[in-house]
Amino acid sequence: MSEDYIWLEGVPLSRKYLTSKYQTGEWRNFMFKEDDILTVSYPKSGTHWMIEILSLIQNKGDPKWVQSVPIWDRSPWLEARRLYEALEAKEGPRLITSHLPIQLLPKSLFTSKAKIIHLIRDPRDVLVSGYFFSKICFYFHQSASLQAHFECFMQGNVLYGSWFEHTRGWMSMKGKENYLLLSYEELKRDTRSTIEKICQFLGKNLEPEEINSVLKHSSFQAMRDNKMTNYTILDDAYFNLNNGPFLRKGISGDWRNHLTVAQAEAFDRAFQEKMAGLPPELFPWE
Ligand code: PPS
Repeated sequence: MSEDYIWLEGVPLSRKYLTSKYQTGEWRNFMFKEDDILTVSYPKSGTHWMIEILSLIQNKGDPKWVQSVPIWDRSPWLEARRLYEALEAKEGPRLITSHLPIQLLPKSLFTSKAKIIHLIRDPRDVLVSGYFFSKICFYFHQSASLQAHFECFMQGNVLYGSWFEHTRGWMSMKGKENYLLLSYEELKRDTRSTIEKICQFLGKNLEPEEINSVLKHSSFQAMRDNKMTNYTILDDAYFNLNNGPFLRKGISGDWRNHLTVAQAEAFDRAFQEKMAGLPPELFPWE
């Protein structure tokens, strides 16, 4: 484990990325507002895709905002250095993002009516995506091999801790009317219907052509080409994009191209054990 991680309540977080408000505990006073829209996800679950969609929905499909303001300023990460402060000063309705597990969220979230979108993805794809991301992002501990990364992931010795605990934690919100659980897989399979579901959850009425524009400007290719989304405008302190693009493949099931049969079987066993008791239909992948 890299010494660049610090542990908060048992969860490994990036020392370079984390705002000092989390390190000092001041984050507990962060006030959520009822018109906030919070996207929560384990890293590499399609968070940026969701932010792009929400940014476009907020503007009825008009791409001006996503093409002129960096994604991290449109929906700042609560736990991030500088972005936390920006969020406190932001006018509503705010888009907010976090990869934190539920127990690290400021308590005001749980008494506010802020809307929470929890995005999950097949953890095997999350694992593979994270392995490639660690080669380009300086916050992520870079494992020597996929096997080494696999072992760290299974033990929760990766940034933001165990996928299994993170997912179980946020799923405990299920049934609350301000919580919507979505998956990367359903977004891929039927993007339009999923966008409509999001609009309904947010109480937004978009015309069919406005939805068309959301679809067009949040497509993988459009996001890859958008300088405000693909991280090419950020300086080299954060990313080494010579090792690969921020938006890598954008497909479901890439784990099949990378995990060995033994790894896939070990993963299945761990999944059955750690997610026991949760309805299988919550996990719409094969
Ligand atoms: S991060 O850095 O942890 O916030 O990453 P996150 O945004 O959660 O997830 C990155 C993966 O999402 C893919 N992605 C998309 N897939 C399909 N369509 C669109 N529009 C899209 N935008 C982002 C991105 O390519 C990463 O997955 P992989 O498998 O690595 O390609």
